[in-house]
Amino acid sequence: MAKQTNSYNADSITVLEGLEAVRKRPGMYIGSVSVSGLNHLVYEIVDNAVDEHLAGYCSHITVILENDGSVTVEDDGRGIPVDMHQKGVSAERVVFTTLHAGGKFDNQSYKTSGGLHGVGSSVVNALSEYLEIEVYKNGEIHYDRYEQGHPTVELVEGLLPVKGKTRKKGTRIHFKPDGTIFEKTRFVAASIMSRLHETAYLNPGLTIDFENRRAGEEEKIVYHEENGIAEYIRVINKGKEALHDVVYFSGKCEQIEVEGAFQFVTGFEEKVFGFCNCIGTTEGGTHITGFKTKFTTIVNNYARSLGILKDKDQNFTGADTRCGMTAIIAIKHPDPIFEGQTKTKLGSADATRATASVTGEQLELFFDRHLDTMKQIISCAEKSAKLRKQEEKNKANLLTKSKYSFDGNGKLANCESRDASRCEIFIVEGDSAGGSAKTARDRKYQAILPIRGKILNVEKASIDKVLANAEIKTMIQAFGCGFSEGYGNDFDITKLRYDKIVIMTDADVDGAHIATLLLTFFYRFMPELISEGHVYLAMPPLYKAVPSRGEEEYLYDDAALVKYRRTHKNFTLQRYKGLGEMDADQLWETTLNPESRVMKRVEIDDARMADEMTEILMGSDVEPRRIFIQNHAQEAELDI
Ligand code: TSJ
Repeated sequence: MAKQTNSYNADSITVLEGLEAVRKRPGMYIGSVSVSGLNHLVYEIVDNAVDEHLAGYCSHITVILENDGSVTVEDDGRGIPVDMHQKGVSAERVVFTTLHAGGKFDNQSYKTSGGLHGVGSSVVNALSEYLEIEVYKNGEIHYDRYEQGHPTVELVEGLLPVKGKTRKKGTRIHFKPDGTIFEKTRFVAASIMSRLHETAYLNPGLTIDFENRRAGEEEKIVYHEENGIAEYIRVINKGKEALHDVVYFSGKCEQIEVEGAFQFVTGFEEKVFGFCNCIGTTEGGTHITGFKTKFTTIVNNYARSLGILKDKDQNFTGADTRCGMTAIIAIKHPDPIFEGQTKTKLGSADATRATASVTGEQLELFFDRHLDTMKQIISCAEKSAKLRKQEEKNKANLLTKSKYSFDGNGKLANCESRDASRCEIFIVEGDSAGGSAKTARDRKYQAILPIRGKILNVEKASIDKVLANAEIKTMIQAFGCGFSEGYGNDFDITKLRYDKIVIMTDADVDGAHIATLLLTFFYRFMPELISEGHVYLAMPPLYKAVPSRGEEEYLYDDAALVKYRRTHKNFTLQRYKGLGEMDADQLWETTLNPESRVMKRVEIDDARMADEMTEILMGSDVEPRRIFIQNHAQEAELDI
């Protein structure tokens, strides 16, 4: 066993200053110290093993959520180099104590590091209560351990101690996030699983064993997707009416490997997902542009040569040609550049050329042999073009008509202040709750908009129907920032009149449905409202407990009730079936008063999640919807 010591040499002290910076401002390195940042630690570690797979040396990765809140990740790759590196220290030490060490001495073909996710293993180390490493290499187990980034194992002539013998090859990391840094230290298993599953789709040769050992959640799942992104498309389109089987293509151009898969379904939605070196490029980028541009050209060319578009006809727009399309474009780039606010936009110019060239070559070969598929795509484009022209007219009419009729139904109780940074609007389910809310509110800063029944399901309705809906019209006008949809973007978030848009619905299935319909509407037509954190869910209490002695207490979920029962014996319990059962004072205290209310911010860290959300929310099954809302509520900070 290695001798443990807390002393370290002068070299590592300068290095540790770097890690101290990470501990001081963790948000700078992992985005946030809430659960999304926490989960990021796992992704960061796993990505290293995926890199080893991309380099061609690893086929299995194991991820274990341990019961004590730690995580174990293991691969069967070559093992992190442990030989002497710079300044007489094992290379492994350099990896875990140097910021951005990744890529310095590796000669891998593709790096996931360098983008959003490439913050480096040293950042994970710095933010861990402890982190242990075992490297299985040359028949030996090399061992190292850190606490809050500080090594606690004494090197033997600069090298790691050998803990024993093994026939295995690979790297095993075991770490526990530092509870003094993270607000919450409970990983969100569902997000980790979804991410691992995605990694499996993107790497068909890889097997990922996931195990949850946390009490009450025990489960084991193997992610292995032989059919890669083609299968991913099938899964995304499950339950939809597909117009043809998934089309898959791949090729290589200028050292860039390009893979694509797509399928058209009935309906008008376009979903194009991009990846570069397994990183989801939610903000799009050059690979997506290359694909889209080429695809539009191909469809227009076929439409002309088939005589469907005549000389006098205008070309289909890009959006027309992708009407109903679900696609994934995944490229492997030796040295990608990531740009954009969240560093998820591919900027490498050569990716446009490579993707366009592979798409053009492969799809022309394919469509020459599958003209039927092309004809179906063209008929989707025709429908889209027709609708587009119709909607352009409708929209022009609607907007001019409604411009001066702010709050047509007179239901909005606006606030007095025009200081958007302080104003809030509560969208309240039901007229009676709306009435109480109007009485209870702070008139200066809080506006109340009661809505009745179910608003339109925007996923299923076409734009002119959506815009004709009274509730939706009132919302668009109240928010003041217009809206965006497929064919044009008139949305301007700087014009938003309220800093917080709070959805306030009953804590029942209908309430959840209305909340999800609203979220879908925002997602479709005002996505920035969500991405910029303006949307909240009010959390009305489920119960009020009045003890025989002591103060009454609001309980916000069943878990709180269970807890309350443990500590209180004699009390009466009032169950709120809806907001309408609360009087103005109670409403003020529980959901309106910024000092005492409980509400949750809807935070969606990428568009993919948002899209899944729409799927989940619009499905007929209530359970996944409830789980979704709860999961997302947990991502949100409690704003008490
Ligand atoms: F398994 C894991 F996810 F926990 C994990 C695996 C975590 C970390 C931080 C690293 C790894 C990892 C690293 N797996 N495999 C490697 N491989 C290398 O670092 C490696 C090995 C050999 C060579 C070489 O050129 O011989 C180069 C590299 C980069």
